[in-house]
Amino acid sequence: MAVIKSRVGDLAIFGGKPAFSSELHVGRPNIGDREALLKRINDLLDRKRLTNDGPFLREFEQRICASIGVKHCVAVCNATIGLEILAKAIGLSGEVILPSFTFVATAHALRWHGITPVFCDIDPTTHNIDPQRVEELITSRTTGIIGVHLWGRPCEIQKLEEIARRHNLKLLLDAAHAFACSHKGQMVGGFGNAELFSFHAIKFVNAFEGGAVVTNNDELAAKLRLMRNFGFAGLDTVTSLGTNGKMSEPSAAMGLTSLESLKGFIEANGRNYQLYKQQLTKAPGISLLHYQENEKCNYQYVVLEINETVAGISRDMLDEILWAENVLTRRYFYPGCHLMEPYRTEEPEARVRLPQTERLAKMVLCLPTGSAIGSTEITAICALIEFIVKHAEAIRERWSMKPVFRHPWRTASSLESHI
Ligand code: T4K
Repeated sequence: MAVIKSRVGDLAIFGGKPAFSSELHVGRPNIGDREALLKRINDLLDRKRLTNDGPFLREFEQRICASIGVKHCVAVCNATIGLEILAKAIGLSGEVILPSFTFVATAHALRWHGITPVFCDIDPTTHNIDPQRVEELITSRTTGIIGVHLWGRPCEIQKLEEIARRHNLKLLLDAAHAFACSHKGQMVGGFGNAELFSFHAIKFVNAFEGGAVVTNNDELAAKLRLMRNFGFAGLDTVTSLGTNGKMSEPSAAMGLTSLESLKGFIEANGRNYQLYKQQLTKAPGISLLHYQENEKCNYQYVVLEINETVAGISRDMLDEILWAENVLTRRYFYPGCHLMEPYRTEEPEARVRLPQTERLAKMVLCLPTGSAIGSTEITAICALIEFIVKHAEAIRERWSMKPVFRHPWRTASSLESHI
């Protein structure tokens, strides 16, 4: 049972007892059917095939193709390496346009190959790359565009496809958040030249670490397969540059087990999202990002926007108060890639063209969800947020007198806005 707060002094940030005795996470992994996983692990140990194009890997790839209706799935050790391989295989070079409001992996994968990420602003309502701004950033060095389906909400694919076609650019879609989501009735995975999924531990379908590039292009898929395995086309024949991007059998075993529970995971996320939606109505200035309920959604992120002027409290204060209560919220994707290194130093003036990114990066807060939490925790989290907003003025008055909040995961710089 959560500890109920009746006075501001009851808040843990001011010395009270935390609302929750154990930590609630944004990314507590979904485990699925443990027995099924352990059986698969035993099988692979008996078979002594631990990696390198094993049977679980092949089955995992086939199941993904079947579930989203795409021709090829090339599973990889993680989505970051997947994007690096994809960038090389499809011939990206020079400059590539992408949003700054994304996980830094999207930019790093390009920069690792010496490609310059050109950060584009977002649409403040969708949080996705703004196609209108994309066109302004195209130069003679531009070779591609990467759209990110942030929070699993597809970006404006048709507009991006049209721009890419007109300027003869490649279009890749970072669908790390969007497995099992649809866009205009079609499953995410078959758009652009290729799309990329992440199956990292905190994704709602996980392979411990893992990812997959999906495409309908036969030639590209063949190239990706070679490059994922050092460029080997035979036992001792190397026909292209390559790396080690292979997904191991234990990861594929977890991925398969996770896929079998997909329906249950989505139901749990959907239920959690609906509960937050119903209960987060009495805190002015706090709004919940909505999903298009006529499309397939995985609901894996519960995203708040905090309007400081209306709520009377900043996103960062709310974040710190909730952490003290053992609600480990996340400020994804603060402060935006353009304010992270090496991009911050390389192009300090980028922020001038990214006003929506900078505004939103200071407002967004992700709440815990997934199969590890349910209605009791959500009701208590919503009551806590409501209490905090209701007492915002008193909290602000006491703020400078509070003890310094410490948590082993929060470094000094993450405790305050350093931008
Ligand atoms: N593109 C986009 C748009 C992405 O969001 C990502 C990754 C990528 C590309 C690249 O995908 P991968 O190369 O990773 O496949 C996490 C993940 O590491 C990352 O995969 C993810 N996006 C990103 C949004 O979040 P962190 O640093 O926030 O994770 P961490 O370790 O702080 O975990 C979050 C919470 O989950 C914590 O409260 C602890 C809890 N947790 C985490 C793990 C790993 C657990 O309870 N158990 C666990 O095993 O990056």
